[in-house]
Amino acid sequence: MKLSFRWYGVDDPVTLEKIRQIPNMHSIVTAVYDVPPGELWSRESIAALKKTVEDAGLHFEVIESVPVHEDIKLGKPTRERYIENYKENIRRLGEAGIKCICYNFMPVFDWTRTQLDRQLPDGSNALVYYQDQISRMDPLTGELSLPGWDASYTKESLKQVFDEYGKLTEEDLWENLRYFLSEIIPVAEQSDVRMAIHPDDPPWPIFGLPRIITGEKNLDRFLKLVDSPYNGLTLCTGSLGSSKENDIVHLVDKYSEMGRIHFLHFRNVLLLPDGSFEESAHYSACGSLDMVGILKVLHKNGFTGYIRPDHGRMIWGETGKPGYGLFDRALGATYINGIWETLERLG
Ligand code: CS2
Ligand code: MN
Repeated sequence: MKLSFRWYGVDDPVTLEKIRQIPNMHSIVTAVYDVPPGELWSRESIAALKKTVEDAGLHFEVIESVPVHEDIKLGKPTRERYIENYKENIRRLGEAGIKCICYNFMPVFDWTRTQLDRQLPDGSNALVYYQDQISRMDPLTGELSLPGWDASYTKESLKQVFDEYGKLTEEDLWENLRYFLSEIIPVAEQSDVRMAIHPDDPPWPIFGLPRIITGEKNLDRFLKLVDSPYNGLTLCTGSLGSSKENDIVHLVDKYSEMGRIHFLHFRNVLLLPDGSFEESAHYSACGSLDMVGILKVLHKNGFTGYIRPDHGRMIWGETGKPGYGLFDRALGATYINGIWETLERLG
């Protein structure tokens, strides 16, 4: 496994110098953030990012994310231009040495939580998803804006995109995904860039919008849409693991044995009886997932891909981007190291 860490660029208070001091750190996971979804990333921006990361003594091999334009998910005629741009971005990133691109196919909203700073019993803060809160939210009328939401939507444009999704069935979304993959995966193969879809977070429909990258049956279907090793997964343990239907150790075992996990997001969640969940510390007993079991099957299957601690809590008074502070993610990284070293020693 190659240990990695997400970094939001030169304005991120968690600097590359700090990240480098985490033992065994290999790669930075980042993106060009100042280009709207669907547009081209300039070679200059990519080269500058690569230089900054490499000058700090870290590898530049993973992008999270190259966003997929909404017109591609909706299957609109205008998708052709955005797909061509997507292919060109894959080529440019491949030329710059990128090995893996993470992306998602969630309509409108990326990850969704109902509160970003819920205080846990130990005094730390975490991101949570409470069913009773979500059922009271309506993105079309409320004043709400959550971090996974694209801030560029006005209420009117949001209503329009909701109307467009209203006409789309889940099967249509599958077909639009298949079409997208059939176009981009050959380019990924030529560029030697592994594509790694991120599961829907949480893995069920929200606000009446369909979500399809949710569990085993659908992951099987996804991998067969284009049956190439370059069409793979970002297996996010906390996203899939927030549904009690998903047996995460089994999923990690199955898909890493198939060689289809290119990137693993290591996050623990505490599941509550009503389907709500809280993001917890990485240590297994703090949440509902068997974190050692996850690494054990990855190790058994000879995993050589990238792994990063996913969201962390805010601890020790740290403030910053919810989920993306330094301290708890660094603890997560050393937890990964400790388990992995033990597995290596035990053979
Ligand atoms: C990330 C996602 O913070 C997170 O939960 O895992 O925002 C992820 O970057 C995207 O869904 C991948 O496209
Ligand atoms: Mn994730």
